[in-house]
Amino acid sequence: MTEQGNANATANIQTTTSTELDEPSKYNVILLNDDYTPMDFVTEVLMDIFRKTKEQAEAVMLKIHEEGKGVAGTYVFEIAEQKAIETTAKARSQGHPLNCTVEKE
Ligand code: TYC
Repeated sequence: MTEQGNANATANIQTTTSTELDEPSKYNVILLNDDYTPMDFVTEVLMDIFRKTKEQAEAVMLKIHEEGKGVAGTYVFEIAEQKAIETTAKARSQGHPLNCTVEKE
């Protein structure tokens, strides 16, 4: 409908939401490097929480160690948040300062 043909321009509202047909956005859980968390602990986190094989976990851990940060896994928001919480809880329970963040892919 043209603006001219629309008798009441204020009634020209959106009546459908295309977003509800889209796939949910994905979020990366990012592990941050630090000087104190043991390499073996980070590898264990990547295996136990992020379901990596030992080889994958070691490769990701070394990348984080060398580059400062890296992607542990990618999930819908609620799962990413839960894994970040689990990671921090596991680290703190063993006295490690390991930190992670969740960011949109
Ligand atoms: N830099 C740590 C060390 O040398 C190892 C480490 C890797 C820590 C990855 C955190 O996210 C991390 N012990």
